[in-house]
Amino acid sequence: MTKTMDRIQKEEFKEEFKKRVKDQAKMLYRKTLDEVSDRHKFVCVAYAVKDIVIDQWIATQKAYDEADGRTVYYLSMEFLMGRALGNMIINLSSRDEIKESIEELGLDLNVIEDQEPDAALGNGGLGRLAACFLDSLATLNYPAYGCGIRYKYGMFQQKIENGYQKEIPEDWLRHINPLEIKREEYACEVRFGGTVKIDHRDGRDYYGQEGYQAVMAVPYDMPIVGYGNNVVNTLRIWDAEPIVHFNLEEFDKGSYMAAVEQENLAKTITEVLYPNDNHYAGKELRLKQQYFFVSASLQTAIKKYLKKHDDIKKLHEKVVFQMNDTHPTLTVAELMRLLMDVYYLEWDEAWEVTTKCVAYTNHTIMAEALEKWPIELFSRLLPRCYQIVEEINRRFCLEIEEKYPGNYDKIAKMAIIYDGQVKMANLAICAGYSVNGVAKLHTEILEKQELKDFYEMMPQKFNNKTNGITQRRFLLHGNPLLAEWVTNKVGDDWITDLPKIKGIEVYVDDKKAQAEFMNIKYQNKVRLAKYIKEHNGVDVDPRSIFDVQVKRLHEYKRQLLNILHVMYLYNQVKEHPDMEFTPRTFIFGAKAAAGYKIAKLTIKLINSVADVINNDESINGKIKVVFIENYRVSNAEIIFAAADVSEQISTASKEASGTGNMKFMLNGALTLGTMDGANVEIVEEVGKENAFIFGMSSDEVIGYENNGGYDPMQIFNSDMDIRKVLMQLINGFYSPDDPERFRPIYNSLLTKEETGCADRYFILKDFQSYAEAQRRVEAAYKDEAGWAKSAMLNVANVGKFTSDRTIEEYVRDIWHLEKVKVEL
Ligand code: 26W
Repeated sequence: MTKTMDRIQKEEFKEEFKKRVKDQAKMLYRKTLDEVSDRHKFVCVAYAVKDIVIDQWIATQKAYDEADGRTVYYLSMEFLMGRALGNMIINLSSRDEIKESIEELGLDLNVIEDQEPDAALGNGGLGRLAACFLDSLATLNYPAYGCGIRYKYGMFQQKIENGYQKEIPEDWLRHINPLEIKREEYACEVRFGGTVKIDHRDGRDYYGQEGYQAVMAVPYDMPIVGYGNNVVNTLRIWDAEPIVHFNLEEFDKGSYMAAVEQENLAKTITEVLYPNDNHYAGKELRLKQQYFFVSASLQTAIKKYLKKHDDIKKLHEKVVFQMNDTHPTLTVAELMRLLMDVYYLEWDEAWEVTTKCVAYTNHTIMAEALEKWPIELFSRLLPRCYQIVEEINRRFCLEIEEKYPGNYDKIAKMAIIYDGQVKMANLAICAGYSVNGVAKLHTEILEKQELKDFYEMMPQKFNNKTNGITQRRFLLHGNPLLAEWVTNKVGDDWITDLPKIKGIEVYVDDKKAQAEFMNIKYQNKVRLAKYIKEHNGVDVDPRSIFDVQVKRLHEYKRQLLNILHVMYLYNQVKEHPDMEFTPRTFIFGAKAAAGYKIAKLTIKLINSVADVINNDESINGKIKVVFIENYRVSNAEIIFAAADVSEQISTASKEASGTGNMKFMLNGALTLGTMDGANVEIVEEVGKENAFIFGMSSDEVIGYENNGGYDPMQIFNSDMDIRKVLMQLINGFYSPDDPERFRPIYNSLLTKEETGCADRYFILKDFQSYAEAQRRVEAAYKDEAGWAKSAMLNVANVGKFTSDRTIEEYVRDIWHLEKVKVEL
């Protein structure tokens, strides 16, 4: 269906669609549509929509086949998709007809959409970026697969009990998932452990594996609908199944146990997403997950290639594997293995193909995120891959030695195997033909600091790809009021060409436009206030400043700086009851890794501060603090739309890019942030005067880290505001039942006890600068017209931050794909 449906076609389409929805109710539930529950209504609508999608899906795959261009396989342990249905509907060309049909059926689309569980197959930024990329790839007509894992339990559901985070398994597949298709025909075997077997035949060695355990990798495909272009790409996520559903009697005792173990392996492998963000835990199961999905994805990619081509040595002409961080770096070893052991290439031939097929994106400079596997574990689990990595390492070290004779320091830093460990980033850089960072500053830091030696040795590999976000989910779907307003002002080209949104710049001084814009923001604040009332039972005033920090909880992201400042502000308001003050609502949302103690304690602190402040009638509701439970993609859409202030306050140099910062900007919030990650580029686009920048620069931070010289105790002793706030952490002010509760936080700021370093993230150092920036926020908000103008300028200048731009850059510099038109 296209936009050009005439009236009759349109009516026919709607009748057909409505009939399908009703038929689903009958077939699935033996009921009429009005008799089934809301959740079942969702299922019925989803199946009817899928029906439309399937035709386009088939057409797309056929068009790709015929075009026979290059395909990108985006390999990622995480895809944080959120809900699919609403997004699918807005992307389909027939969206208006579908929406009208749903209304005519007497259904409420919002209620229907709310029934869908989030596909939360990711932790945070990296997983959501992968989801935005898929949306852009499909919208831009590029042949692409997302390849990942179908975790039974995705990101945990967060409950707040007595102020503490509790993790509840998120059983998102408990009910049928109408928006996926199991593809048994593409199942393949993945092997673990055992030993390498070498056969000498016909003058060469043939490598195989013996005594291994195997699982069946079975793919499930989810459709990725492009915007209005009939393209439907595929997210292929792998589930593990046991190879043999064995017959008990057939087994002697030994093979019985082996069979049970094998069955267990299949059950555990895709059981759960590791809820760590930026922290490597070194778990064996995680390495199994990595190999599992990498091997399955490569096997099918190669098989698909060989259907149309017979020369495996030209694989790179049609295939590129993009490794989303180091998590899928086994791609390098597994591709070498397949090329040599299964397709019988020689080492040099296989290496040539591999190094032309793989590219690597780095998403973090945090040292604790670097994946390094103990040799013992790696070689036991993946004996053949280990041999291959050893050989890659041997050759690479020779190269280093040749380039820097006698410089063992270079080997120590760059070798792939060193100190008993396999270093995945080094493997990815050595083999990848492209290494990219995710924001200008981040890439610079990689080149000058973290990956300096690699950059010196192979500068041609390095490039920057500043992250982006999809405006289709985070404006068109998440903020329909603002989306419509923008469209009324400048047309709807922005939906696929975000820089066009610049057109609203001519309205920034227009009083009427300002009023409309601020009224939309107000409506969105009302919507969020309602959500908060329903979920937290807290009343917040939509006329107050909505100051929002939503993202994973991590020390480097400094939620602690934010809440310490709230404590400080509260002290101010209490000490000076008559001081001028614009009411503020501080909104937090964050999940902490289940084992990250200080992060979890920070959540408790935020909730404890909220309890005290929200219940202090003497301050007349001047400050409210809200912790939104279970922050995830679906409620994020509502939150961004309602924000006035976007808190992006990481210690400079630590946030590779950030993408939440862009989503806020798109929704007209002003950034309060450090010169870190993509904030730098945001400020470049919107102008310093339309953001609130504070704190140390990344150079200053790195300077202190390298040379020392920072002593938080000095600040504690000389700054009475800070001292008072910190004392409130240990005098029971926010924890009368247990004054010692927040001592670990206090200690993390002032002693080496918690992390081996006092105030590692320079919270006290940046505190006054942050407080001063917050005063600027308040002053700016008082000037209503000025604020409206700045907010509108943020929207107007967000063009660069669309993931469409990012994808076009990947295509231009790394993937070299060609667009394929899909006609129905
Ligand atoms: C091995 C444990 C682990 C798990 C996740 C290590 C690292 C990660 C991710 C790389 C963490 C992550 O999501 N990084 C974020 O990636 C975003 C997309 O590029 C960036 O915008 C964020 O700045 C970065 O923190």
